[in-house]
Amino acid sequence: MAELPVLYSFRRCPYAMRARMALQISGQRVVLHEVALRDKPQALRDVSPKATVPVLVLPDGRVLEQSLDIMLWALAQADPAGWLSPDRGAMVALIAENDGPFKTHLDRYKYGTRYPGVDAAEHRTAGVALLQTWNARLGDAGFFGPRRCLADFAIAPFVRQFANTDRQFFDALPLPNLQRWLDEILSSGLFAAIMHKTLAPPFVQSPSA
Ligand SMILES: N[C@@H](CCC(=O)N[C@@H](CS)C(=O)NCC(=O)O)C(=O)O
Repeated sequence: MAELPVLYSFRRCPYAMRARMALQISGQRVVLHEVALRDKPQALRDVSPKATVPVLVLPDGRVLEQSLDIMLWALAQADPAGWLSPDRGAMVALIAENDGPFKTHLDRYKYGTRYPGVDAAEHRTAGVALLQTWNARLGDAGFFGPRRCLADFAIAPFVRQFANTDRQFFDALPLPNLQRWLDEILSSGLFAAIMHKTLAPPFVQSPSA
């Protein structure tokens, strides 16, 4: 067990979801620490003072504090489903659209009351505008052809959050490609596997969890 990387995670965090999906597909074993965000363990703060999740601590002491870095590390160990192809640079650019502008709109739409002076409806509209571009880009195949890859799994947990903020509103949007794409990913065995309350291998439950 001492030889395995340690993952600090939070089940419902979209960043942690995407890290867990990459670890799951790669088959990389990790010791899992489920973190309560209101009561973060000191061991997490010690290795990563910013103390966001996910964080992956490697056996050589390196600390990966960004979910995308954890995904890329996992896929560098093993990429059996070819997530890093066809075009890693273009995928990372698309993910940046999600992590930047889309996440900004999502937070202000979903958690409007936390942002004084912010109009949640305006951010919902701006979020939908971005979703429209993704809907067009997806077409009836996918962002990078019919096979799902890094970009799909890195972005889907955030679109899920947007959809769940007001399900009726989301379902009524004229975005059939995006809605189908989201359903496909959320109903996959991979997503189910990383959302179980008690994760199975490659996740090893922490003795203290
Ligand atoms: N850029 C980071 C963001 C991670 C992040 O913001 N995670 C949230 C949970 S979804 C968090 O830990 N927030 C700190 C807190 O709520 O105390 C990444 O990609 O891993």
